[in-house]
Amino acid sequence: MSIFNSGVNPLKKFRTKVVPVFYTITNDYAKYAAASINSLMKNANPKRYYRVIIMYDRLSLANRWRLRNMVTKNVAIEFHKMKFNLYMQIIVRYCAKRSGSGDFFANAVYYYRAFIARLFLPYDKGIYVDSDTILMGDIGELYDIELGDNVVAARVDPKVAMVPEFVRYVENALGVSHTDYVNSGVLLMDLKRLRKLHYISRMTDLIKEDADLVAPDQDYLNVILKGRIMKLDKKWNLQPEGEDPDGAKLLHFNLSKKPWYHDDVNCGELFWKAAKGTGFYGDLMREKEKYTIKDEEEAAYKIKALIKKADKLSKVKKPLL
Ligand SMILES: [Mn+2]
Repeated sequence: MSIFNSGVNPLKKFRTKVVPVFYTITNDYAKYAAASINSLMKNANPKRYYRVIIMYDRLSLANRWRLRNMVTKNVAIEFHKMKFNLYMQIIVRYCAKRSGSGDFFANAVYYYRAFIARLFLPYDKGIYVDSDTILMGDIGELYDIELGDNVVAARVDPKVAMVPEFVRYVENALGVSHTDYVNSGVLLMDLKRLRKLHYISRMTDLIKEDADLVAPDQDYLNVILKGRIMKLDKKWNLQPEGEDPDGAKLLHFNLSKKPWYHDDVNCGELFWKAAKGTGFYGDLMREKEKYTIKDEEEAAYKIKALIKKADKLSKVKKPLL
């Protein structure tokens, strides 16, 4: 029987079998993403196909070359340069305005994940992963999770529950219970539903309101998709600082000491194991050597400022968005 009368569209079949995994990076993040992608490859099911799609704005030819070289038999690596469209303009303008106040998240790269549904029409489902992660299991298993009626699946943010100021912020300023507020570092997405919701225009509409927020991209996601987010098991976004990594499928060095700066990081050795064999190992070693006490103090100050900001914003009478 020819493929044309079998009743099965072979391209469609191929597409639904491939596991698309998106990273959003800049030159600074390329070396961390390389370690994450390497660990993804090491844990991939040899019987399945994966497509790593790297979304970027500025990424040097040398960095793209080094990342592209990592390709394996069943894990493809592709690049997508972000275009400066109307949505991007709104985001970049907002970030430029916020960066003056030393905001952590005043960088357009944090918002690229919101474009995935709009830009990658062939896919109905996809995964977004932060660069400060390491895979411990097959990401195909995350892809296989049924979303039911939900739009995305993500893990409830464990860092929020640890800080009373963050709890009060998400509940008062965002109107989201802290037991529902998720971390946007690992997302399983129903891209069809996100397209139908016009997610990117909903998000940029909120950005235009120009509210001062603690973690904008993540806050918008929680507000826009409230009630339609499935809670992922913590093993898919396990944050080794203060958590038992036993049984973890994905480690996320979120808002904590980074193994590329510090020696005493829980599971840090797993990061270095994943970094080995990538073309970025030397860069990472040099970065660690260059890290000073002053850098450490600056990082600690930024976290303190974030908590202070959460405290201030939590005193609002009604939700900000
Ligand atoms: Mn992260």
